[in-house]
Amino acid sequence: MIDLYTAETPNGWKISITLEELGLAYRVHALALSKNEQKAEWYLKINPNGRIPAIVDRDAGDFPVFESGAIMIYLAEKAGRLLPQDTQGRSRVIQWLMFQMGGIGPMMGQANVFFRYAPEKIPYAIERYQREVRRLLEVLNGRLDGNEYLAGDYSIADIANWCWVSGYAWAGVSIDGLDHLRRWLDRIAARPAVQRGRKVPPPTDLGTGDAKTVEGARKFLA
Ligand SMILES: N[C@@H](CCC(=O)N[C@@H](CS)C(=O)NCC(=O)O)C(=O)O
Repeated sequence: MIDLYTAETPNGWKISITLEELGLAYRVHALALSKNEQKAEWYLKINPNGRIPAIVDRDAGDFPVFESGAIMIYLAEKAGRLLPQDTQGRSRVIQWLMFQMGGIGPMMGQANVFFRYAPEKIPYAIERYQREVRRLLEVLNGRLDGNEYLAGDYSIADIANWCWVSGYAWAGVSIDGLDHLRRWLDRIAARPAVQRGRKVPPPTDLGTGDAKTVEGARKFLA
């Protein structure tokens, strides 16, 4: 059994979708980010960074894992799926996973902050992050030209990138002209495990990309 500490955000969905795809048993603990539950002392013992997601593997001596990319690798290795075992196949998946962790995630996160959440609108910051997101989406589109998935077979690299990229409109970025990317978004959205994992946890704290989301995000960003 895996304990999953999460919230209704892209980094959280990365793990619930991975768990659903792998068919691993898990228990959901939804943290209210708007109440800063992720900064509670008990939780910092699991994730010293005070953010979601994190897991505790109860079948492995209560082993805690934080950082969504590290959690995905841990789960894929535990189940023996969604991450190839040969050195080059594994490296390809990890490259596109790191592209999400170091590029798509932080840049879309900042685009959301300046475009949606910042009480003060700073055009330079909004344009800087939206332009960089669009550039990264063009990189993905190029990779998907002639490739169904980012790194060979469907993998944790696709899940990680999909969870963020599917929120392009919330970041105020267009995917016009990125037809390979659009098809890949639709292909992954059609997977039953993705649909199940995307609903975890129910959007009770931060809402569904609406005024409640803005209000909740402003509380933990303050
Ligand atoms: N690099 C971390 C980022 C985690 C992260 O930023 N989580 C956000 C939600 S998507 C969070 O917990 N925010 C609450 C806060 O900043 O206090 C990961 O990939 O796990």
